[in-house]
Amino acid sequence: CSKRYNSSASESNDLLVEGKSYKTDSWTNVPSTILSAVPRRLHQQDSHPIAITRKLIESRFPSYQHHNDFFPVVTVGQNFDSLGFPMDHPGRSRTDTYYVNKDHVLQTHTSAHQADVFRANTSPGFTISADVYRRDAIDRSHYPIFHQMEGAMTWDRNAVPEGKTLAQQIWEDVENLPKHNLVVEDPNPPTHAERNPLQKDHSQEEAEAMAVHLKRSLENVVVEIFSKAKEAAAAAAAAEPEGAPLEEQAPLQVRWIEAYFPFTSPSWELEIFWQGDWLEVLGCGIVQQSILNNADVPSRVGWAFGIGLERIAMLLYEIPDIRLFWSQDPRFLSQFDQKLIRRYVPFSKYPAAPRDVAFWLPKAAAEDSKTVTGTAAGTSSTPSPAGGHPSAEGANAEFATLAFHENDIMEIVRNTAGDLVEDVTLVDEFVHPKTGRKSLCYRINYRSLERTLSREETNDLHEKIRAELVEKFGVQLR
Ligand code: FA5
Ligand code: MG
Repeated sequence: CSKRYNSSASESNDLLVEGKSYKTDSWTNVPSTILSAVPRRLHQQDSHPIAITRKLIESRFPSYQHHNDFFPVVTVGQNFDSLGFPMDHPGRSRTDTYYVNKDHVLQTHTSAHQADVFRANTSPGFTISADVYRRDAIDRSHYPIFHQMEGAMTWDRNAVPEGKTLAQQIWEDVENLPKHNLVVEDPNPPTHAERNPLQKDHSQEEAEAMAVHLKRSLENVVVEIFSKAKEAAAAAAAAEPEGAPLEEQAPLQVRWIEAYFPFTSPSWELEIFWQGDWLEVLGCGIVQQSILNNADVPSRVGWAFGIGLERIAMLLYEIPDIRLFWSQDPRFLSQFDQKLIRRYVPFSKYPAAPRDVAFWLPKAAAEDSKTVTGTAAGTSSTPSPAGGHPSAEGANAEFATLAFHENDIMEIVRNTAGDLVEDVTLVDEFVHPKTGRKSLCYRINYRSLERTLSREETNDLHEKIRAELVEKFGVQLR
């Protein structure tokens, strides 16, 4: 294994993750910066905004069993195979996923534990909250470690009372859910033969009843979060010495769109309009029956969702940058209290220092023009059409095997400059008309959340990143 893993591997080539030892191999790609953050478990830190957000969502599922302490290293079987990911799915590639070794990964989503919890079958409804890991883009709403909450609800076909159908039972349960008066855009039909098919094991009515139960349950979460966000804004205004006037809140805009996941059908994503753009907050759908069958509960049917806790916490507290969750600065941490949800008040914003790096790609990668256009497109916040794999937002299938992947520059930036970079964007690309070589220019926006960076420090970091790009990917700097 290459020297970049030395700091996290012991002499015997083992990788230690919280006392558990894993043999490294040619698949190992977990850098020490990521490993050292594994013990943080923000969702379990009592007054941390991620933990407060988790508890707030859990409170909307009072009868469910809540799991919060699953270990983040899982098998490839748990993370991908058990969920029906095809072998060539881009989510499996080393450009997207942190491999501990060829058989183990840092979980890329909480769905990795779905099958195990279905198998244990201790409660019809459950949630699983955990830290998850992805090699992904760098910007204000993406971070290589974040937190998800999985939720699922199932019904047992064999336990429906005499004289009632399963669909009737589910509709009855829908009636018992709290009602809300939020208007949610949902323009698509509940199922669609090509885009969002009904499974053969479900009747149309069963699927529709489950879909309504699922969507209503999640809409109730959004309603709760926004009513708390309103209170939080009021509490923050009241705390200001002058009794600052309460800003007018923009009306909440929420919509359902169709989605694809290998482990649900039909599937949807929920988006919320935030800071001028649609922000995806969760994915969900009707659980593929094969997963329940393989978990030895073939008579059960149901739904599942996976929600990004950072994204919800950012809406709740108006936290402007996802890196803040990792801050140990008391000016950040002291603002959160389980008992009173109060909007985050930014301490002063420090100046940004943008630096560009332009380079020619090595010949092999440059020959395939898709490498560049595709990866660049993958960084936009619109969901990619590949959809439904753990990095659906940040990568594209065709690039998994090529020499330079956009996630590679992200990884170099992360490992060199850590949380001192706000975002990385592709600002220019072109192909030399004569040589056919491809040139890329990325803008790296340096900005600390806690202090002003000196010019020398910024230049130093930037020089290191340039040197790493040459060393690791053989690019030619321009
Ligand atoms: C999943 O991870 C699916 N496992 C969700 C699911 C579960 C679907 C159960 C169906 C049934 P996705 O990759 O879209 O899907 O991620 C889910 C959510 O995690 C996103 O909607 C977003 O809120 C959050 N998320 C994804 N990537 C990041 C990131 N890099 N940083 C912060 N949050 C992220
Ligand atoms: Mg998604």
